[in-house]
Amino acid sequence: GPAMVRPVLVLGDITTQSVDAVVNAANTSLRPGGGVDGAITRAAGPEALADRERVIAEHGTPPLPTGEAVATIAGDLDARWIIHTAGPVYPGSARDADLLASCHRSVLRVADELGAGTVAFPAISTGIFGYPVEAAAPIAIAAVREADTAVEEVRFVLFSEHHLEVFREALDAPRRPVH
Ligand code: AR6
Repeated sequence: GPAMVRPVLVLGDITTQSVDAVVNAANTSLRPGGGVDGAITRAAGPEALADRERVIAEHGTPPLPTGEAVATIAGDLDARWIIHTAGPVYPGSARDADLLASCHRSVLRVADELGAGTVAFPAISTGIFGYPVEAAAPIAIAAVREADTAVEEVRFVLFSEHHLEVFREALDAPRRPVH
């Protein structure tokens, strides 16, 4: 299969990244919210929002099931696409970890379909959705490393020094078998 992805970690604002695809931590309604979603929605502007409305209208209920991903145009961002995914609301169930991993796999599958080579992820579910970053970071890192994808660069854009530190520890930790 393709080479394994080694994620890159940066401290910063995901709305200012130059990448093919910016990942949005959305919710299942796909309606714009707060947090990184609010920042991406504002920065991407009206054309991206209109494309999002189109996806909402065309999809079923919910428009974006937890763990899945869907793309829109990126509007005014320095990117071609926004790939929206809905993370689990923590604590939900014993499936939280699987759903969070599924978000990352689904995003990379959509990126492959689009031909996106560089993808910037936020720390999905670790804000409003309450997933402790100490638990989420190893799941996010492992899901990306183990993904079968043609994406060349996965960049985690962390919004605090603490998130960066926790992701750094997950990246540097000895790898453990998943099952
Ligand atoms: N760049 C990078 N990361 C950011 C930015 C930014 N500009 N702004 C916030 N973060 P959250 P969730 C970080 O709450 O937990 C929305 O209402 C933030 O510090 O944005 O998945 C959606 O519509 C945290 O580390 O997403 C959903 O309803 C991480 O991004 C709900 O929130 C994720 O925090 C999703 O909640």
